[in-house]
This record gives sequence, structure tokens and C-alpha cells, in this order.
Amino acid sequence: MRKIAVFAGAAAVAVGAAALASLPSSAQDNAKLEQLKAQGFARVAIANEPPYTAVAADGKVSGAAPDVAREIFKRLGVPEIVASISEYGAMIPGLQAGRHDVVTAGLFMKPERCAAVVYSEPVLCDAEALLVKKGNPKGFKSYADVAKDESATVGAPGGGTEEKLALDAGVPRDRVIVVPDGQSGLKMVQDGRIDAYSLPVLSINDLMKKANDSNLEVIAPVEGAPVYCDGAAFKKGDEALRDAFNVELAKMKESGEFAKIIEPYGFSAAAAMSTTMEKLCAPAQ
Ligand code: 6CS
Repeated sequence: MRKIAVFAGAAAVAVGAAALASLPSSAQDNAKLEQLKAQGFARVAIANEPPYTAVAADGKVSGAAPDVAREIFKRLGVPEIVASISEYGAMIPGLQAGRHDVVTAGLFMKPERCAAVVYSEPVLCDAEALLVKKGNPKGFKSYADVAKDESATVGAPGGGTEEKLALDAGVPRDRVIVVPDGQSGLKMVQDGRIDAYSLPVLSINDLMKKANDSNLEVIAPVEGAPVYCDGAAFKKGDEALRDAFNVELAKMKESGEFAKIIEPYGFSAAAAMSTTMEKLCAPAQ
């Protein structure tokens, strides 16, 4: 059976290569884009964390990251995006395993991630925040403050930036609580099950606005935490697709259409345009 499987595999590769060779040379350079155009959609990984990404009750996908990606793929000849919700820590493995064509979720650029994927130029930038009880009873201003208080706990997304910031600041593993989504984090703070819940500022502000709970307070920005920017994250090997994405992203930044999409969500186009993937992926000095 194995022999037949190997033979079939080889035949499929041969047919694929022949089909590819029949394309005009420019398309050969971007086989992945040609595949997405033929497929009619790009499979995007999202988190459902407004305003970065959101899935409505009717399944409609929105949020700044998917909206930018949808527009760019449309311009590239890929009419639709199809989103699947993923934990941040599972997005890169899912991309590498071929379950997604691109991550458009506010997956912040950091050297360790930049080593694992191929990022576009910056799209969404934000600082970090802590959601706490009104009056900030434990006086948190930074992740180090959480570390110093031996009874304090902080919630954060699994595999997310805030989880790593808290651990790197010295909060022990058993006091960094993995929280699956924003609503859960909000409830856990309200119920006193965690002392703080950490997400980027715009995500925490969105939760706060919807909660309309005067017993909560936002500490932002978290002292000592960097301002991060995301980009669309592509699988290694799909550099040509990333490059095509960047061409359209640059045109939209130049024309003002990029700002028109992200700024109603609260993001700053100027912030994204003030930096580059190269700078954001560079190892810390
Ligand atoms: O990139 C990350 O890991 C973080 N990005 C967002 C938009 N939310 C939380 C997550 O930890």
C-alpha cells in the first residue's frame, strides 16, 4: 500500500508541476496566488477579538485585520476570505500545517514569530492594557507589579503576547491564567477570579464599552510594555504571495484607503506607516 501511496504522491507532484509549468512565468512565480484565485477564497485565521477581528451571530467576519485582508485579496483577484477562529498560540502551527493561507488576526510581530512565518508590512499597532476592578485595588501599573504581589493573578490569551510579557516580567506560571476569550476574561475579573485581564488597549476598551460596568477600570498603557504592530502572517515559502499583498497594502496606505478601513475601528494608519516589518522583527538591542 505504501508503495502505491508513494507512487500516487509522485504522480500528483508531477501533474502539479506540469500545470505550473504551463502558467505564464509571472504566475509561476506566484503559484500560491494562482491557487487562491482558482480556489476563490483565502483561508484566514482570526481570534474573534474586536476591534481586531470579529464574527457576528450570522457568521459575518469583520474587524480591522480581516477587512484589510479582504480588500487586498479582492484586488489580487481572490474574491473572498473564509475565516476560522484560532487561539493565538495555535495560529502559526495552523499556518505551517496548511490549515490557513494567512493569519490576519492582530498577531503582533516579534522576533520569535518573525523567524517562524513571513510577515507583511505593518497593519495594526497598539499598546497593552490591564482590566482591573475599579480603583485598581492592587495598584497595578506594570506586569512587574503583578509579579511582586505574591497573591496576584493575571489572565491572558494562550500563546499570546500578554501571557509572554507577564511571564517575562517574573509572574510565575501558576499566576498567569490562560483565558480563552475576552468575555471570559471580563467575567473572571468581575467575579474576582483573576486580579487583572490583559489584552491590547483597543480590545480591552471594546470589552469595557460593551460591559458598561462601573466597577471596572482600565490601566493603559501597561508601563514597560512595548507598542506592537501586527502584519498579515504567511507561511514560509509564500514570500511571493506576501510580496503581492505588500504591493496592494502600500497602494492603499498611499491613497488613504488603508486609513479609511482601520481608523473607524480606532487604529492609527500613521502608526502603522511610521514603522516597518524589518524594524519590528529585528532582535531587541
Ligand atoms: O499578538 C498577540 O499575541 C496579541 N494580539 C492581539 C490582537 N490580541 C491578544 C494577543 O495576545
